[in-house]
Amino acid sequence: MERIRDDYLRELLRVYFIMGSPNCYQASEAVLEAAIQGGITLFQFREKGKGCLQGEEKLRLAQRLQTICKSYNIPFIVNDDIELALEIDADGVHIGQEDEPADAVRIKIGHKILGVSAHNLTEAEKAIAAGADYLGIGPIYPTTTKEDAKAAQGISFLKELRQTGIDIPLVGIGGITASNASPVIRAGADGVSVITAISHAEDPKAAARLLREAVLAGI
Ligand code: TZP
Ligand code: MG
Repeated sequence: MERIRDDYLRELLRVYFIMGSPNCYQASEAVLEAAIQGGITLFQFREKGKGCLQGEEKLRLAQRLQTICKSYNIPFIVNDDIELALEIDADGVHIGQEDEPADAVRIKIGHKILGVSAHNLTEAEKAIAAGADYLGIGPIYPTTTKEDAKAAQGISFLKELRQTGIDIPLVGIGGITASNASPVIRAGADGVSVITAISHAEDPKAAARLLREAVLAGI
């Protein structure tokens, strides 16, 4: 059973698009739909940063984006906001180290997908023990998208996790594009998560397609 869930998650993580309205030059709905048509495999709603929507407006955008995901069978993950995830019955949540502890979140969300960001072995092992389904590892490359991002760590931590025998699904994040995705996969990630490589692309559908090709070539 665990194995089936892990294999399913590995497939979902291949091209994991993360986005909120502050990341888009065009309407978020249009960017998401184009990204899906280009071949993303999972979506995370991350409504954060300058000018982000709050309250009712955030809820309504989440629902509109969730409806699009549902119509294409793409699971919908919510960043940080557990209450929102429960309210709209999202498919999962992603939390960082500054958010509510993973074990408490696991209890709140039941069997929904739980992703946790980890930056070192201690955080990774703790997240796994708390019931994380997958780990987000990064920033792999420099990024300006996350204001409080830590220094880029390259692919060394991904390699370390795999060398230690940790086999939980892993996704790399931070500054990833179609051109630099393959070392991330070769280091042991099951997929890549990106914000701007798709959301800032002139053609988000083509950008998603290129990312997908780069990832699948490395699997
Ligand atoms: N966590 C670590 S780096 C990052 C997040 C949310 C931002 C990734 O954005 P981009 O534009 O793909 O570098
Ligand atoms: Mg967070």
